[in-house]
Amino acid sequence: MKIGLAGLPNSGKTTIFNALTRSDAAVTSYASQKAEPHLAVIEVSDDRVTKLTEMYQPKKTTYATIEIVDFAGFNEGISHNGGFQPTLVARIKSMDALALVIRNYNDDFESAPDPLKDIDTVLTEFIISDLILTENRLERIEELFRRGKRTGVLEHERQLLVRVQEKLNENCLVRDMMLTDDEERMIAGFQFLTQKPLLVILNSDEMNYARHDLMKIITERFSAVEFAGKLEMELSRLDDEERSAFMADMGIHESARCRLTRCAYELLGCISFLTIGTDEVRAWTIHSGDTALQAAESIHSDLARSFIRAECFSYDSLMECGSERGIKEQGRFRLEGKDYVVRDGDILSIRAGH
Ligand SMILES: Nc1nc2c(ncn2[C@@H]2O[C@H](COP(=O)(O)OP(=O)(O)O)[C@@H](O)[C@H]2O)c(=O)[nH]1
Ligand SMILES: [Mg+2]
Repeated sequence: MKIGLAGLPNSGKTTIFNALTRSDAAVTSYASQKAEPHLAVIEVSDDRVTKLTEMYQPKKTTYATIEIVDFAGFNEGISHNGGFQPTLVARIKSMDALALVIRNYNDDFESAPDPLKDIDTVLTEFIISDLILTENRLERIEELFRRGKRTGVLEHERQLLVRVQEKLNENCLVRDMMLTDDEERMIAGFQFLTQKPLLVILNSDEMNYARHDLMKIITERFSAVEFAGKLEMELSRLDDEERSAFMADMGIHESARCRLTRCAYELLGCISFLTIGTDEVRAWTIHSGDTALQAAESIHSDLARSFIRAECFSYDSLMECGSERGIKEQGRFRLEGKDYVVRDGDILSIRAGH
């Protein structure tokens, strides 16, 4: 899963990137001229993996991971004819979700924070970028029609794009258009920015943190989390004990990393299944509704190709029964076929033939 941090310059993207990844990318009060994005992989905290590691003492423990990308500031990426520079758009498009970082702190170089206005500003940029794409394609289709290449498929695409254009002009996002699966497929190639799953990170300073009315307004429209970015960047450098004490003081119950990963999992409909053994205890990310075959595929395509069955029990059963033997004795060990819909916290062992 890849999440891109997007937002206006000086909204605290790099600060939050550092808080999440415990890295030291340079934070600056000025819009950075550097166009190269920062990249880091963060582990998805999962108490179950920690507990299973204690139980199985494997040679290796592997948590699920999320890639976090910190782009250059958006205004820097805007080209002269409006819209974003192609390189920035290409980078944004390869993300599974975008996290909009919104400034909610006082900064010497900027006016007072206005988070709702900033959300609108960034979304307007997205809408303009999608409108340009839509208009270019519509012009191209008209051109083909003029040259006598009018096909049913093209006519369909044109009608759909005209609807997309109307909605964008009304300030609606493509993701809110309630498209059918067929329609989604038809426009998938455009990778519209306003179609991307989106979450908001409200980046507050100590003074503004936990002003719940603001988060309430934001969460009516978006999946959102609030961070005290600068503080959490500093906290991320402390050891666990010190960090817990500071967090308790601020009324922060979980690290920024935990809150973001949970929000992203919910937004994208992701769940984890687990594999255990003396070699490795590991968490894997799949989508809610995925089958045992798709779970096997996520481990290795060979495993899916020669899939026979999945041996399965839930993490909770293991905790209740105390051991795999206990699970078998209590009849909670299951054999599932390839169409079995995997649940969050299932412990799977895929049996495959050759
Ligand atoms: N008070 C406060 N300042 C912050 C916070 N997050 C970022 N800043 C400051 O805002 C400036 C811009 O931050 P940076 O992370 O470089 O923003 P970017 O341009 O979006 O990457 C820096 O001076 C940061 O120290 C925060 O949560 N609280
Ligand atoms: Mg930055």
